[in-house]
Amino acid sequence: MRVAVVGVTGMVGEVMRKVLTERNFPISEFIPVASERSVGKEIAFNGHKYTIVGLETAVALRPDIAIFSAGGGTALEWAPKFAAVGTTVIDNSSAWRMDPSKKLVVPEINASSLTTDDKIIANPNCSTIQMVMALAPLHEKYKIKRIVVSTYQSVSGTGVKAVQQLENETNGKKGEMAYPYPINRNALPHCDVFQENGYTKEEMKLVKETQKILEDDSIKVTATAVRIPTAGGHSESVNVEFENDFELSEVRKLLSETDGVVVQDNPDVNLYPMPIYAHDKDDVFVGRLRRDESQPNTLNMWIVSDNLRKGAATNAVQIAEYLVANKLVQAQLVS
Ligand code: 11C
Repeated sequence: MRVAVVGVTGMVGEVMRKVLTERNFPISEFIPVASERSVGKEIAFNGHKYTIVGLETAVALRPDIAIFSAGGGTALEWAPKFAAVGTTVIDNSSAWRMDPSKKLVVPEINASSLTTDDKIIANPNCSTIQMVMALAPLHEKYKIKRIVVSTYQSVSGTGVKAVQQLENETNGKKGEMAYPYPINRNALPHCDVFQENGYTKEEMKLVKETQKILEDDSIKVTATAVRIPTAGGHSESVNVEFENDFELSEVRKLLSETDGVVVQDNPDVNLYPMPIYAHDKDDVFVGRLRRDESQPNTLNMWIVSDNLRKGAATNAVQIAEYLVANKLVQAQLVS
């Protein structure tokens, strides 16, 4: 495959290069793409150096697959231009996620809906991906009625400026602020921008993307998204009410048997998922499984994952792998 990575110099772009290499993705030509200020610079991939090109050049090269991690504006403008020359785009931004004509894909859950006609495929938000990974098998078995989720999100979700802010504050240095307040020794109930309904955009992504991926608009979701001073890895406290009752032992078994999910749950030895141990891992870790004793058919759980991996780069690369394995993308003949 001739593969372009758009936004190759960014934090997700860097993890993308690592994940493509680790997973031995079949690449015959690597096309690194970034904004004008990076064009002409060299970037390393799989032990070789490549020269970064701009978006227009990349479209003219007609890659087979373009994985975008370059923000919503770039994705809105440029994904259709790539699609028009036959490239299949996997976009990591929120630009196309809720477009009814675009698929929102977590491969373990709904990749089977993909066809050769899907030329722009949306990668969900990191906090949604890790939550639905743990909830999809439970929804199938017990049918979800309502989800109450509170997130504890790392600064890497905001980007490099926020990582720098936390580092500066930790080291007592002054510098540019990514957030309106200090993040070190703090918790900001504010991820992404506020909407008219009083929720943040991040909170509403958890509502709408979950319904779309699980293909069930009857699932009620309410979310509070909080930024905490962790460098990487998002955590979530999830309270989920089912239509049908469950046995905790069966929930544990179902989750243990789910691809990409690892159960870490043993209070006797203080075993539960934590972001520093999820770092650089592709799995979603689930623990603190317990019955909500305040009402029937309701489960409490704690879900942790590396937001730049399964929450972004790994999920996107898995989509690309699925396309190749199922011949939904073919190498284009280029002259
Ligand atoms: C965060 N989830 O942690 C965001 C980052 O819609 O793809 C990714 C934003 C998105 O702030």
